[in-house]
Order: sequence, then C-alpha cells, then structure tokens
Amino acid sequence: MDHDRVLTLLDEFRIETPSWGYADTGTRFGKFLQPAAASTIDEKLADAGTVHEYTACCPTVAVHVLWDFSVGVDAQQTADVAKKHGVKIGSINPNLFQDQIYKFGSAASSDERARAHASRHVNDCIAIGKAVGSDLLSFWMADGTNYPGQDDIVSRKRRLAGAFRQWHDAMPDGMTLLVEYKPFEPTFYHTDIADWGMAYTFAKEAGPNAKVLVDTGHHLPGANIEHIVAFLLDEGMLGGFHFNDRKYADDDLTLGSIDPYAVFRIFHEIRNAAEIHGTDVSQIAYMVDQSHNMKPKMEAMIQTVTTAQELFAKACLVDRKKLLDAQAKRDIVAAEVCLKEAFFTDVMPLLSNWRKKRNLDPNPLMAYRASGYEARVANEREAARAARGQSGAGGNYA
Ligand code: LRH
Ligand code: MN
Repeated sequence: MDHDRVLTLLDEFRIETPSWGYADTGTRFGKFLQPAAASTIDEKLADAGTVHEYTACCPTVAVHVLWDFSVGVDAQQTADVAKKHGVKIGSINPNLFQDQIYKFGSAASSDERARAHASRHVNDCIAIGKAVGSDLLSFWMADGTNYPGQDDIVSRKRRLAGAFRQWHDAMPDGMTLLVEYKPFEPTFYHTDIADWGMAYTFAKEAGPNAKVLVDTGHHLPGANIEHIVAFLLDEGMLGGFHFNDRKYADDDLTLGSIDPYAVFRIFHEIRNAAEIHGTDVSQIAYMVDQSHNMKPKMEAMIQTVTTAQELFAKACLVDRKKLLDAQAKRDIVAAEVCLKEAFFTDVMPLLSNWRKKRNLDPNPLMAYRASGYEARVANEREAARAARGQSGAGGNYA
C-alpha cells in the first residue's frame, strides 16, 4: 500500500480516550494518588483535550455517567466544557454495578427493585446522550453469581434480553447500543455476559442498532481475539473496542506494553475485512479502557494512542496481494512473512510526516514532557482539592 493511502487511513483513525483514565483509580488493594490526577469532569476533559492537542487522533472522550455527571448538573453544560477543551463527549457508559441495590445484579437480578433502578438509570443515560449529541450507549454489566446454584442462569438470561430490547427501542435514531462481555470479575462463578457469543446473541435480539464491544482485556488465556474480531466483522456485529493490554486477566495495562503483535493482528484482520472482503469498517468505535495506577496518567494515555496509531499503520502496510498469493499456494512461511515484514517496518517516518502536516511535534510524548503541563496542573489541582476539602482519593472509583 502506498504511503499516501496509509496517511489517508491515519486521517480516519480516531481513538476515544476514557475520562476515568485521567483520574486516580486503583485495584481492590488500594489506590495510589497522583498530584496531577483529574478529579472533576472539567479536569478530565482538559486532560483529554491536551492529549488530542499533542496527537490529533482522539477528539472524543468516553464518559461514565455516575463518575462524570452529578445530579443537577446540566449535561449540555458538560458538552460545552468539552468543546472549550477541543473535544466532544463520546460514548455514554451507564453504571449498573456500583449501587448497593446491584448486589445480585442489575437487569438480570431476581430483585425487581434492582431491575427498575437499572432501567431508570439507563433512561437517564439516553437523555444525557441526546443532550450531549453522543451516538454510542456502551454497556458493561457486572451481573453474575459467585456460587453454583446461587441463581437460575436462564431466568437471568431472559431478564437481560428483555432489558436490552427495551433499552434498544428507547434509544433515538442514530444511537448505537454496544454490549461488552467479560468472563469474570467482579463475579467469580458465572457472568451473565461472559463471552462474544453471548454478547452477540443479546445484541442481535435487542435490535438492528446493537453491536458487540470487544474489550481486549476480557478474554480467558489463549483466546484468539483477532479470530473473534474477524468473525464479528463478517457478521456486521462488531461495534467497537476497549483497548488495553494484559499479562494475566483484566489488567488494564497500556496498549502494546505486553503484546503489541496481538494488537497488530487485530488491526490486520480489520484491514483484511475492508480490502479483501469489502466490509465497511468505517463505523468501528476505537476506544481506550485503561486505569493508570502506576504510570503518569497523561503520559500513559499519549503513549497508548500513539502506539495504536503505529500498530494501525503497520497493519495497513501488509502486502495483501502477496498474502493472498501465498495463501492460495498454501505457502505458510511466505504468508507469515507478509505480516512480519509489515510489523517490523519502522513507521515513525510516516507518522512524523503525518504529524508535521498537522504542525504537531513528531514525538508527542517528548513534546508533552517538555511542556511542563504535568507540574502546572499538579499545583493547580492540589490547591483545588484543598479548597474543596477533598483529601486523598475522591469518593468514586474514578
Ligand atoms: C469493566 C470495564 C468496563 C468499564 C470499566 C471501567 O472491566 O472494562 O468497560 O465500564 O471497565
Ligand atoms: Mn471495558
């Protein structure tokens, strides 16, 4: 593929950053605070705007409704704040897991009060989506059980299917519902949406505007994620990604820090679907879902989105004609070499060229470090937290 074509594809490659990636988050064993961490939605949007300023590839920000929208704050106001920082509110993430009433689940719960609470919250989320002009309603449910026999799996399945149909039909035209799956955590016996097949079935039954969201951290060891991606794409059921990296489970580490070739293979299957099978891949929502417990959050996010650009550009460089020839001849080595050659191609000159065209520093991370942004906001936010009487970590997870 000629480099101009790759530059054009890079123009179209957008990756959404999560508001919670800028806030202090932790694990169940604790939360390590960073002075420059964002606590308010304004600070989170300021950080997201700064990442977009240095990288020009992440114009939207995913929001988590209970972490980013407080009661009585007009959602439109938040959209204006986003605009002030040069970004737009992206996917709306309902929170159906942190309220006490969700002990036995939300929409799958045998407790009718929990199901009603969940539906009220989702309707609020749809209203917020309309107000901020978002076209993505992104569901992850912690629903499940911890012990065999704890609840009837099929009854839960049917409740959930009914809820997704209702929520699908409550969405305005143009909004897409994403169903995210996860094999375990926080429940450790069964999870109601445990894998891609279950998410596919719930989405299919919900209606035409429902698709599957693939969180790269939500697979059991050994799962072939790019196979799932290729399959869902060919079914027209791939709605988007939550990118992160992991060594063991849902570790939420920065993309490409453990297995960059795995991310490359995912992008390769997407380019294959487009160029060999004529699949429309323009509506895939690329999003980051990470919690930065050790790395400085802004640097981790800039590293993540620039790594995504690099691996995407490499995947665009696979010589698919040569690949198809080798596959036709069942020349396995030649076929593999097509991928390896692209993966080991240095795309920094191409990316520097893309950034220069946008008056960006060819090395966003170093440019950000040199900006002094981190130290400046650390002082401002320490003072703001003190003024708010907020010591240590805020109430929410993020
Ligand atoms: C669940 C998950 C989900 C988000 C949360 C922050 O593990 O991946 O996408 O709601 O992380
Ligand atoms: Mn996720």
